Amino acid sequence: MSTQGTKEQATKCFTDLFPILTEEFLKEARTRNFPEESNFYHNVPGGKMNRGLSVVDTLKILKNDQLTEEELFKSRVLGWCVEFLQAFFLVADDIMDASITRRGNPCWYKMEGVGMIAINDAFILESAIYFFLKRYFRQEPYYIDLVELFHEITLETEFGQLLDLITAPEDNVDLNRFSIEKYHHIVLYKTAFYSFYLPVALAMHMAGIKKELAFQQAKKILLPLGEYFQIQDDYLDCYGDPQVIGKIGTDIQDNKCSWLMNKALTKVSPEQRKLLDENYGKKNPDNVAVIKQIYKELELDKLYKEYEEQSYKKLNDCISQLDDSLVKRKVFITFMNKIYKRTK
Ligand code: GPP
Ligand code: MG
Ligand code: MG
Ligand code: MG
Repeated sequence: MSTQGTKEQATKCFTDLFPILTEEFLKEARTRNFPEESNFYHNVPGGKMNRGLSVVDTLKILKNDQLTEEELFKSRVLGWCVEFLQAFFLVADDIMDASITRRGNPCWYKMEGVGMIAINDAFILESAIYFFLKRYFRQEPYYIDLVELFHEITLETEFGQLLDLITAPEDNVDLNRFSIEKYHHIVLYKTAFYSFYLPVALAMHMAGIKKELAFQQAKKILLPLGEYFQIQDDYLDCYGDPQVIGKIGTDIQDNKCSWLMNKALTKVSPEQRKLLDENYGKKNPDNVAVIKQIYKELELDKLYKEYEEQSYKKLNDCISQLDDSLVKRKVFITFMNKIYKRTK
């Protein structure tokens, strides 16, 4: 049976599953007399769902669009598991980054009556992943592969988050600490593994792919793609429209080792450098405005547009050199086209 349909239909089938899964989990919570709250409904839906949908899309490509209803359903469950992981990370990340809004709403920890309960809610979101894996995949020969993959990727991301945080101490701004090498390292771990490699690797397990070489090949393209995605995220933090991206940027205030600051440091005059040193990592809007003004003088938006073009070409070249018999090139092209020139 062909599983081809419109993109809208595929998205609708995917989103329709969310309340069903959530109610299953809450039913379990209710049997233990746990109170009901809106953690799941506030934090999991409402994003672009690129990660979750990519599990479904990848499996379709790997299986030539011949998926049974059961395979389709299971790939959607795995897609939601990735979205639960993302929600877990974002709830926690927003506390650590002192962010204000997310997906057009106040961050969860900013909601009345939530506060630091958000930390525990993040843990519950993570636990939901293993609840669903057990419920739907326990009988599958690849069950342990899924569990291990989620655990490993979570750890990689936590290491990345740690690096991100220790490179940006609140009260000790030292721009000498930043370098583009350090940046590559941070974003590889904090973003690329869970956002790009994970969804594809999950679908590969479902498709019965066993060769280590195939997983290595997937990493070879998906990790650089993840880096490209985080550079877009850093660009949008400063230049994106909060109405469109659904969040208010905090990288300048938070003293982050961002792509923009790394590029600025390679282009500044001594006078501009002094201003960067004096104004970065401060909450006051006047300080933030000075940084943005220097970014403007350095034409970082132009530099970013050039980077985006170059990066797209490079990634395409890299994909065209891959061995199609290990993992189909279409998997990577499809994922890349979802994020190329994104504005949110
Ligand atoms: C993106 O960083 C990385 C994450 C959201 C991973 C967080 C990992 C944890 C273990 C909590 P970001 O802060 O730039 O994202 P955003 O701009 O969306 O806040
Ligand atoms: Mg962060
Ligand atoms: Mg953040
Ligand atoms: Mg960001």
